[in-house]
Amino acid sequence: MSAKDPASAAHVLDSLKIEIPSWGFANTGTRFGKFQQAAAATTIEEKFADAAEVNALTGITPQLALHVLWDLPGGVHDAVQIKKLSAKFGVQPGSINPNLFQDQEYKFGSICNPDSGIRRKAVDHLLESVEIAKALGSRDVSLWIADGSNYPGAQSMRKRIGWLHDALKVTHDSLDSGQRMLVEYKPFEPAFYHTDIADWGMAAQLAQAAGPQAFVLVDTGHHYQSQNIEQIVAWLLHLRRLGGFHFNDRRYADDDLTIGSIDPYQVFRIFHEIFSEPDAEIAGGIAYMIDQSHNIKGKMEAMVQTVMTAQELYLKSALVDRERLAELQSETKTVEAEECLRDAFWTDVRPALREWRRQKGLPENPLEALRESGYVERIEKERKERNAMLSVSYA
Ligand code: LRH
Ligand code: MN
Repeated sequence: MSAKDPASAAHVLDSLKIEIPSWGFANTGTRFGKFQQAAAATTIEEKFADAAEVNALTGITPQLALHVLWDLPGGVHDAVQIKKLSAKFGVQPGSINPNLFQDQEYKFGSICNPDSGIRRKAVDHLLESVEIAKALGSRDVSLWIADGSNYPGAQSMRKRIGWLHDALKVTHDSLDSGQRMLVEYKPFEPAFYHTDIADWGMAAQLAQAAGPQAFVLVDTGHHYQSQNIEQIVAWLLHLRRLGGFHFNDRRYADDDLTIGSIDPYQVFRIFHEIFSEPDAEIAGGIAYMIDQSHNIKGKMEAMVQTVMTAQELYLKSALVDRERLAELQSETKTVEAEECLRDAFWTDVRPALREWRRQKGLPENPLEALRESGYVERIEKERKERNAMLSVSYA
C-alpha cells in the first residue's frame, strides 16, 4: 500500500477553492423541456443567497461565476448591485462569462459571423464583459462561443479563424494586468458540422496568439468519447496555458451531470496531473469551477454533493506517492506504477475530510447539514408561487 495517510495529507484542502455557477441554482432544462423546481433561484439575489449557503456548509466556495446576460442584463451598470449583494452575502463575484449564443443575430455566429456589424456587436459584448470584470474585481473573463455551422460548404472555416484571432486579440489587449481571458473549447453542440473553437489545440493556439494573459479552459464535458483528457491537461501545463476547469460529468456528450457521478477516476487522473506539476505557482493559478445543469437533482443538494465530491477526489489524488511512482515509471514497472494510483484512489478519505471540516468549524457532512437546516424547505416556500408562473415548454 503506497498511498499516503489521508490525515497527514488533508492540509492540501486548505488551498482548494471551488467556484460555483449562478446558473446551477436556476431552472435550466434540455431541448425537450424544463422541470421546474419550486425552490430554484431566479433573481441574482437568490443565486447569491444559495451560493452563500453552500459556502457556509462547505467553506470552500467563496466565489460565484456570473453569466453576463443572465446575471447582469443591465451590463456594467449592474455591477453596483452585484457588489452590494456580494457584501451582503459574503460571496465574491467570480469569473465573468459573456453570452454570445442567444441573440437572434448570432444564428450564423457571433465573433465569427460573416457580417462585420454582427462581429462588432459581439466584440463590444466581450469588451463590456471585461469592463464588468474590472468593476467587480474579477480575475477571469471566461469565454465560450457556440459559433460554427451545420452543413459542409455553408461557411468559410478559414475566414472565421481570422475573425476569431482578431476578436480575441482585441479582447485580450483590453484586460488589466492581473486579469485573464479563458478560452473554452467544445467539439460540437449547438453546431453539428463544424465548431470554430472545437478542441484544446485550437484554443491553445488562439490563446498564444492573443497574448500572455490568455489561457485555455477545459470543460470536462467538451470531449469526444475516447479522448484522454488528463493528457490534454498535461500538454496545457507543459505549454503554461492551463487556465482552469469546468467540472461536470457525462455518459454520452455534454451531459452536464454532477462531477464524479459517472467516472470519478477521470477527475482523479486530472488532479494527479496537476499534483505532478513541479511549479507550485502554475498549479496554484488554476481555476477550479463547476459547470453543471441540475435538471433532476435538487439544485442545492446537487451543488453541495458536487463540492464534497470534488474535495474527496482532490484529497484522494494528493495521496499518490509521486516519488515512488517516478521511480517505478523510470523502471517501467507498469503494474506497481499503476498500483500507486489505485491505492490512492481506493483509499477512503471521508474520515479525514470529516476531521478537516470539524477543525474548520464546518459541518462534518455538509449534505446532511443542508437537510437538517431546512434551508431548501424555506426557500421553496418563498419562491414556489413565483416559480409556478414561469413557462416550462422549450419551444
Ligand atoms: C457550454 C458551456 C459554457 C457555458 C454554458 C453554460 O456548453 O459549457 O461554459 O457558458 O455551458
Ligand atoms: Mn462550460
